[in-house]
Amino acid sequence: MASLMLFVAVVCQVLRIAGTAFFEVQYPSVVLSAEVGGNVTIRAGPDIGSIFLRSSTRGSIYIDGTDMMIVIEMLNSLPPIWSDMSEHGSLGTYLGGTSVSIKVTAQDPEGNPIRYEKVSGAFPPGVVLNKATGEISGVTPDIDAVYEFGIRATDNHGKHADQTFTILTREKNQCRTIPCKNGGSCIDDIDDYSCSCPTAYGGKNCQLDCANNAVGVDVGLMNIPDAQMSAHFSHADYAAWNGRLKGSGWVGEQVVNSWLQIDLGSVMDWFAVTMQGAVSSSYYTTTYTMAYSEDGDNFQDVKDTASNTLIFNGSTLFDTMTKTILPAPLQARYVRFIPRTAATNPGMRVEVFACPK
Ligand SMILES: *[C@@H]1O[C@H](CO)[C@@H](O)[C@H](O)[C@H]1NC(C)=O
Ligand SMILES: *[C@@H]1O[C@H](CO)[C@@H](O)[C@H](O)[C@H]1NC(C)=O
Ligand SMILES: [Ca+2]
Ligand SMILES: [Ca+2]
Repeated sequence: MASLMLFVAVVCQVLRIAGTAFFEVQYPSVVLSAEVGGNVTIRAGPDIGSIFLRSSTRGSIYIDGTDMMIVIEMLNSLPPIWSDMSEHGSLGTYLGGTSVSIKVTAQDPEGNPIRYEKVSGAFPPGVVLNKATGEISGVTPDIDAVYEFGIRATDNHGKHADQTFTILTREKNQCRTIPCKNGGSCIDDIDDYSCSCPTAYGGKNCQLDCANNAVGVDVGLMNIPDAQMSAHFSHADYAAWNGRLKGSGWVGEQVVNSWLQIDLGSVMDWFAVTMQGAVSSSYYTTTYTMAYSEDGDNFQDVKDTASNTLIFNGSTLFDTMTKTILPAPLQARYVRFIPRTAATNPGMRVEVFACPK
């Protein structure tokens, strides 16, 4: 303060037009002069010396409206520094399907906040970077791969530092847990597996014993809805959808040309059927044949091993259940029970045994 007052005093004293100067301040070792052309020169001197422009602690020094203190801060700002990473920036090796959360960090020497962004390469699919925290997270893909990517850490002054990282992923062998039952062989896949089942077994894990796997026509199961049961000729009060095992029964009009059809909903590996007579001592089917189809239009008869149409045994009394296992499994979506011989009218209650494909 004292020196400023002295300075002002000196200005007042020596303000004059001298030489080319419009005004000139001379104080030991300091010259401040306004030249005729309008330029202002501040010169330390005569031989050595320094000029200081000082803002107060929270002040500013403006030139043409720009705060020089901020410009100087930006010039002096150092770029962020990456924290020590393991060799080659490897962030680790992960099995497919692993939930990862890895933080990459850089510090700004001035302690300012940092933003992170990917500037090259690729993250593993399903993995993303949080630009504010530097957290890399997601679920790793189930493949053998190396992912290399560059991340840039940038401070509030635009000073940045890049670092390259790698993430290795390893395919998970979904067969390792031996998911296939009953002698099925496992085939590993991306994020999945499949089982190749011995003939008698089916289902995702070969866990189904197909000849005993009811599709659910049975009233106790009801997996097959009424709409998937149809018939050709039905006796009054014995509609197709009554033809469920342990239900009341479907009854055809006459033996000739009557049939009951079950739509399994999709093409399945069909293994066996069970038949019971209708709930009436006089309505049961003693022998029948079967036809099957994948599309509901083109039906084929079920044949025996000698390629003759197979004669199935129905009920010997209305309530007896007779199960028949096909000579070989067939692929079918629609199966038709076609009465051949019957007591009075052909009646039946049925179940179908099959495995989904
Ligand atoms: C003022 O400064 C400019 C830039 O250095 C220079 O070209 C000009 O000649 C100077 N004017 C005078 C009157 O000295
Ligand atoms: C029907 O029963 C007869 C006599 O028991 C038997 O020989 C025949 O193999 C049976 N048919 C089927 C398809 O099971
Ligand atoms: Ca900085
Ligand atoms: Ca796999």
